[in-house]
Amino acid sequence: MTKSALQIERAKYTPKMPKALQGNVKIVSGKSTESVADQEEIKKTFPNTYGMPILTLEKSDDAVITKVLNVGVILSGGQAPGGHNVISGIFDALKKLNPANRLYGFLGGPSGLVLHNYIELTAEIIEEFRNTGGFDIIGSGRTKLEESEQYDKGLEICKKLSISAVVIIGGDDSNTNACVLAEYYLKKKSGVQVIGCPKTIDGDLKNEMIETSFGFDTACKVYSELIGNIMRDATSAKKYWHFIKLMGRSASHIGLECALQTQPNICLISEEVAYKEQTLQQIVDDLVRTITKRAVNNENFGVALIPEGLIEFIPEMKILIEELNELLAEGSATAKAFIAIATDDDKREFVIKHLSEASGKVFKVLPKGIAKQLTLDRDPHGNVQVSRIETEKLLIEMVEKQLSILKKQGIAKVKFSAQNHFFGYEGRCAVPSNFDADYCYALGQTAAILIADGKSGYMASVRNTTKSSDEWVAGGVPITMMMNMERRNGVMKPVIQKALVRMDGEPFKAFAAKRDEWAIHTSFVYPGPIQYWGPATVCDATTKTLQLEQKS
Ligand code: FBP
Repeated sequence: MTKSALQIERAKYTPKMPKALQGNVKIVSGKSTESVADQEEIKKTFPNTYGMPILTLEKSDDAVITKVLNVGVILSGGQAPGGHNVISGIFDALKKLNPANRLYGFLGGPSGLVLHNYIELTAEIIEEFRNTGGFDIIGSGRTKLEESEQYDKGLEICKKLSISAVVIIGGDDSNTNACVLAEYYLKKKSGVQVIGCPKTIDGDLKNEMIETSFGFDTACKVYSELIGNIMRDATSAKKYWHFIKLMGRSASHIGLECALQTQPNICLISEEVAYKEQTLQQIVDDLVRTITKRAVNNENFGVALIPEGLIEFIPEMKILIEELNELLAEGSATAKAFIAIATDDDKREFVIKHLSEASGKVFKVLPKGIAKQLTLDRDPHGNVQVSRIETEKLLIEMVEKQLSILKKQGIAKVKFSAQNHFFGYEGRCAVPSNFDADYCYALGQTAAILIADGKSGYMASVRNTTKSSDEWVAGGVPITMMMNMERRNGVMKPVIQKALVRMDGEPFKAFAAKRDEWAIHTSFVYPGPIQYWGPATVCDATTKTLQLEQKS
């Protein structure tokens, strides 16, 4: 494979490590833990992994000698920059513990474990992938590990390969499943441990003990670079409004971080829309107000950031989507009838007839294209796939309509020409920033040390991440500690609590204090591309979200 010059040089980068991981390591146990809520139910479901202590890795004078360990690793869900460094971190730590240790990679995500698709990750393979983006070393997938048959199939292959531990690198759902798997294997006295690692560009797997999920840093820096470039284009040409949708599934952390980095004229925050119970029309009215005010200053251009999950946070849309999910649930009589209808117009009529009166009204006023997108394929959980809904186009269309009404009524005559963009996949496999390269490598090393110490049901954690990397604190957090009970597909289940943007959080407050000024007075900031070499203030800076959240 031909390599770029950057790839060749970047492969030589040695991730910076917390002091505790630089030599011999010991594990220090803290106090026992409780789940964040619903303690009784969670304790009942996880009798073997509930209440375990928080673990901290510290420097030790003695080298740890371990028996030979075979470990399996799985990449689960959407790609996030740094995944390859988690794997190289695990590999290096295992080989340091005992050169006879082996690392296996299950291919294509969790299904690799169930279907017994794997490769042994050798030094040669690992060398190819150090400090690179992507998950292509073993591939990823979204198969859910939820059934005991799947766990048993996993056990079969672990026994065959003498694997005594599996590391699952994933988001909140994958780590919830990792904990269920750990509990199941402990109950069975199978001798197979399970350790999780916090991954997702969405930034919504974080809590008191997990400061950030890996990939968020790099992805936000890539999107901010692109947004900055668009801002410069906008100020140069002064003729377009750019509506930019940003990935992030539910939470608006990515949008908020990019807003803090680039200072756009508008950034919608889904959680605020839900908090204020705004309607779609109210959101459009707010947009129109800003666009009109800027037009008064002859600034017929601007940049608006729109979080991917917005639509599901607008209360009336949420109800509509829930009704549609029910109506079009795979295998249901209504879904079969819907599929059998030949034309789009007849499908539309069918849907309207089956919705409640209120949702029918909302559905009818949506532009036809968007209404159709809401009825397309569901994800494996039966939910609408938000990344496929063109919210940015919906808002542009509705703004245009509203402006033409204002014009007809003689209230305002505003020049509005818009461009739409969607940034998501552009950032998920970027070359990891120094932060993600270092953080991921440390997470991988930590996971291996937890394994060598016989731990299971823990998530690898690295804290104190706004300080220089040698002050980072590595350790393990019991996954049950992050759980609460939530309704999923109509049933209450123990799951890791998803972190949404908090209205009382420092990042939101910092944004809210400035946004009115940014709306009217063009205050764009152009972050430029990620830098891998140069001053630490540029190359090693963490996200603004992390800096604001960790400031004491
Ligand atoms: P994870 O939560 O698995 O990390 O994935 C996040 C994400 O990138 C979301 O931002 C986005 O909505 C989704 O994946 C897109 O999924 P897909 O890769 O299946 O298109």
